[in-house]
Amino acid sequence: MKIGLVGFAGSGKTTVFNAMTGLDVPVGFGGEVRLGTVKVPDERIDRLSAIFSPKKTIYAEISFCDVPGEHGAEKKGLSRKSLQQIRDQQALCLVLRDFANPALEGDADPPADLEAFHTECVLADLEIVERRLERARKERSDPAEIAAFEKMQATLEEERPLRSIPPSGLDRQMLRGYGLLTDRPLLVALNRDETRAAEPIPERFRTRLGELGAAALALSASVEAEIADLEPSDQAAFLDDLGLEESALARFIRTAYGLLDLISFFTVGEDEVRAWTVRRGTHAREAAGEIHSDLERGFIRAEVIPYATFMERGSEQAVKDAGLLQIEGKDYVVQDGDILHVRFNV
Ligand SMILES: Nc1nc2c(ncn2[C@@H]2O[C@H](COP(=O)(O)OP(=O)(O)OP(=O)(O)O)[C@@H](O)[C@H]2O)c(=O)[nH]1
Ligand SMILES: [Mg+2]
Repeated sequence: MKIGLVGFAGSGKTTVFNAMTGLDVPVGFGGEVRLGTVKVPDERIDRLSAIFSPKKTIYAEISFCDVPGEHGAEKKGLSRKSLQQIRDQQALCLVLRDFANPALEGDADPPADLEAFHTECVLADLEIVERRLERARKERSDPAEIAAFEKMQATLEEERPLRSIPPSGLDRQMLRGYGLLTDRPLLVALNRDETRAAEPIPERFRTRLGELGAAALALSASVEAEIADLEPSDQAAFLDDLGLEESALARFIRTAYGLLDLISFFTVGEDEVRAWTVRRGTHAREAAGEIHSDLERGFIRAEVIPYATFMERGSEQAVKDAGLLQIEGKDYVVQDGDILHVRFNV
């Protein structure tokens, strides 16, 4: 999963990047686009790995792309370049400043920044949609395509994000390659002073985020970046001092998985214990394709053990002996925590 950290200058994107990745990139004005990858912590993988003692243990990964804000512009905005950079991200994380930054003019105003960001994305999408529509009409393209673009135009003119159009109302397959920003899943990170890290997100702000189809979490990026530098054993005590139970990364991952409707399934063995990430509702054959295209092509069946069943019985053999091994066909809907063994023939 690729997540782009976006937002206005000085909102704390690089600090959030450091907090998530545990890296130590210099913060402050400007800088370059940076990439960092983190493992998705998963206790289930830890336990499976302890049982199988595999040569390799592989966690799911999330990569973050830190895009610098536009500095020195007359009005607060996103540059064309940064809009371009965030187009190829699977999801956007908008970092909103909710702390006093002496280097910037004006008080923090997250709701206003959210609207400004939303408006810029709507305008950028409208430009793409209108250009495509004009050409499609001229070329007398497929009427279904024209209708879809008209629908998108109308949605954007009402200042609603494209993500508000349900899957049944728009063929997303057709939109691949257009890089439409308001169709990307949006996660809002409210970046706060350390004293307010644990404060709930105001109700009105939540309502507005709901209208925009965005998920949200609050964090204090500067403190979390310091915590990320500590030994794991010390981290819990520091979080506790802030009134938090979990690190920002753990909360972020849960929020992102929820927003993107992602689940994990596992493959196990002496060589490798590994987590795979797919969308909820993915069928067994498609999930097999995540592992290798041969497994999708030559799919015969999947042998499935739910994680809980495996832990209850303690081994694959014990699961089989109890008659609990599930033999599933290509249309089986993979569940979170399934241990999958794909039988295939190519
Ligand atoms: N008090 C406080 N300061 C923060 C927090 N997050 C970031 N800062 C400070 O705000 C300043 C800007 O942070 P950056 O992370 O560089 O902001 P940015 O969004 O990456 O900025 P650009 O890349 O220039 O757009 C730095 O001095 C940070 O130390 C926070 O949660 N609380
Ligand atoms: Mg930065």
